[in-house]
Amino acid sequence: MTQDEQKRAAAQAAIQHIPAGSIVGVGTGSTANYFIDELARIRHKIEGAVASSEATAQRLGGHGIEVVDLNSVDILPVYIDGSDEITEHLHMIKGGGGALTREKIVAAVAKRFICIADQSKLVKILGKFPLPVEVIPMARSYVAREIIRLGGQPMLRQGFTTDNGNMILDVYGMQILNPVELETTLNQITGVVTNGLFARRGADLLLLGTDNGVRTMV
Ligand code: ABF
Repeated sequence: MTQDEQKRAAAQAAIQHIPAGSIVGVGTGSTANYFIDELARIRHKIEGAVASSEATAQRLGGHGIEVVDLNSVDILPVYIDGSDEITEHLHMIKGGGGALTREKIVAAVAKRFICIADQSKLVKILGKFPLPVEVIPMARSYVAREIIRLGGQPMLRQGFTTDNGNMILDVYGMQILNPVELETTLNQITGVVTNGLFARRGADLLLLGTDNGVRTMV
């Protein structure tokens, strides 16, 4: 299977985890886009969706799926999203698409986080993929200096502004042996909105598209 076929297969497998009549949290990126296309087929069975980005909201709307404000939702049974890297402990790096903060908010509210990914995303140690950190613009240089003190090499994502009006520092050169600790440490730097480590709240289930079909990992 090609990488795109693996993404689509994982997205298709996620459909059976959507409770009837529910509001569904929906992530961002190419794998999430496959999921949105699959969700459109069962749109009459769900009440609506919460989007983790403007791009996802647009795609959902284009398929006739009602986009619901997270603040008006009491229960979000499930959040479906992709990942840039994921370990067998279901810790992740996310945010390559720049939507990490909204993704983390929707993930926090959801009862279950189901990650959908192709097999290239499964890694032993996080950090080869540069770790995105969303920062308030005026804190950019300060946060970059603090990240260097922690051993990372931050690079400003040029020409990019998040949906929240902030900037992204992509951090290279980190071998992340303790993702829970690093997630906390980075979030404590003043000016950081959030970072792309999803370890304190990782995925509950991984549907991994592989050459041999979709592998389920918990
Ligand atoms: C989102 O989409 C992000 O957190 C992650 O950066 C990206 C994964 O992209 P893709 O599905 O296109 O590989 O989930």
